[in-house]
Amino acid sequence: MKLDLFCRVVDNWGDLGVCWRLARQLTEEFDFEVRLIVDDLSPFEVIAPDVDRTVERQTFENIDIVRWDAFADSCEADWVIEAFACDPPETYVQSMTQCSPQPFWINIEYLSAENWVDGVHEKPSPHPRLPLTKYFFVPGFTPASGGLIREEWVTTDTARAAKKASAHSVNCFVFTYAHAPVDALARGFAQASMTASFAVAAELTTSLANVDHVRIATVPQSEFDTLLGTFDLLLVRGEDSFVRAQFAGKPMLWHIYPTEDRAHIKKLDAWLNRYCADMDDQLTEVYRRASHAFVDPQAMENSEEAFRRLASRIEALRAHAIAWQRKLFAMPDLAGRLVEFSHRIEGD
Ligand code: TRH
Repeated sequence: MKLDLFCRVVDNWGDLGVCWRLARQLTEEFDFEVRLIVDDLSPFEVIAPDVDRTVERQTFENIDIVRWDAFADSCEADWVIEAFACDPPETYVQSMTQCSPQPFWINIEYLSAENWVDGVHEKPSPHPRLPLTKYFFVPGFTPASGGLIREEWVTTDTARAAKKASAHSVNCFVFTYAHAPVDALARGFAQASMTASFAVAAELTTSLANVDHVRIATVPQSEFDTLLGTFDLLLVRGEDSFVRAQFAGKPMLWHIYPTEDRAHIKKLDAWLNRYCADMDDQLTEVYRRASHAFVDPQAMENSEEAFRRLASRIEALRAHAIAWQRKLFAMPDLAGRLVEFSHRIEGD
């Protein structure tokens, strides 16, 4: 089976991060021949530093990586996946009409925990001019969504076993956007008489002058899960690190990317509704307030107090993180759902 996977890098590392993860999984576990067409190779500097960022075309880990501006091939693929509605080149789409049978064409959307996902996932989107149909595939947390990318090698104890947690100190991993209130979080832990140290893998604008911290180097994506497993509290951001923190089964705070229309608060709440569904009311309130304080400290009167309460419930949050991890692992993963959907489409 051949797959052409198209990716445009909008910002940061996550767009390519998601595509690279899927490309590798489909190659290794499903025997696909994958061609990854990407408009910007620079995120590979972090994600897979051995990829040569100066060449137009190369094969790395059995994946054919092609720079978008050097890509003029026509479609010979069984599957075409475009990430985040990135629109493959017009000539390529034209060439898809010459394939017989027509390739299974998917637009993988951004992950969301919102309720609309189940209604949009797998919906057809007929091409306005050509006899082609593309389908929406929306990653999510429900059985009726596209699920989450989870490779075979990820297990419930990959990470959890890595370190025994202490009741009095937490070692926090920081991979947030620059404005994350890590200083206020540190003060909240101090007020709960806990020691908190921070390993910072992101650029921060927040001052860390009074925070016990070390800057840490990034690791290749293949080592990212193991890295997460060595910490007690994970402060993560865009789609991919957010999911991996949940797979790690560790307490976490999601520093969701802020948008001007404040849609990110709705997205955060939609996820909190699912994440907290099996928590008791008091823990839910503590976790919700801390999550909001972390994303939007200005909107809250006393964010440090929210963090102090979070710190004081860290043991309960540990147990919850493991229960949530188990729940996620009990669901089929995204690649498996893609294969199953392709069979249904071919059967039509
Ligand atoms: O880089 P991100 O901020 O993600 C982007 C954008 O924010 C974008 O708006 C969003 O829509 C898109 O993601 C999906 O954060 P994210 O998604 O967590 O991606 C980071 C990637 O970098 C992820 O694949 C993990 C990887 N990574 C490493 O491989 N090694 C590291 O040491 C670190 C810190 C990250």
